[in-house]
Amino acid sequence: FYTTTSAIPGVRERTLIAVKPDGVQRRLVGQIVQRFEQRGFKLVGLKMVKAPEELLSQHYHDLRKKPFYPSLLRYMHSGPVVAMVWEGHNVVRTSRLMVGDTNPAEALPGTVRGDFSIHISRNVIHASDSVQGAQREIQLWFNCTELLDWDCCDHRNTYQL
Ligand code: IDP
Ligand code: MG
Repeated sequence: FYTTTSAIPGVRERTLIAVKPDGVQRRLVGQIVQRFEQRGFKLVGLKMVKAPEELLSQHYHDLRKKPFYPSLLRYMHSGPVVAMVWEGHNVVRTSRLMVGDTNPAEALPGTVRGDFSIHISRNVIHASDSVQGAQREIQLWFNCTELLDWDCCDHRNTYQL
């Protein structure tokens, strides 16, 4: 049996979640943080940034050939973003489910996008789509001193310790 949270396989998985400028403008930060907290994930980093264009172009490198890429970068640079790193078992996959489909028209009610957005160009939130992608994105958005290792006393109620 496990005695510490860090001994549970996969429990140290991390993902990058970001409330995009439309989500910040619409004052949705609190509700979004609440969803990840109440699910049981552990917040290990959080900051508000006006993301530099260089960071955004690296973040969305895979989409650079898409027709919507220039407007995507303008949108992401239009105001502050709240970037967070959440940790927990299966957090990458579970948070994609919590965030919902990229296109809000396909996002189920109960998901962030399904509850708070209508159009693909203003879909409120970012979530990494793979464990590898998450590691890459976390390194882009945070330096290691901004990520905290801490013991969540409540984790006996989240995992079998
Ligand atoms: P994801 O955010 O669900 O991972 P991606 O395909 O990685 O979706 O696209 C990144 C972001 O680019 C989307 O969240 C959305 O803001 C924007 N985007 C994707 N497809 C379109 C589109 O067809 N029109 C406008 N914006 C788009
Ligand atoms: Mg993506």
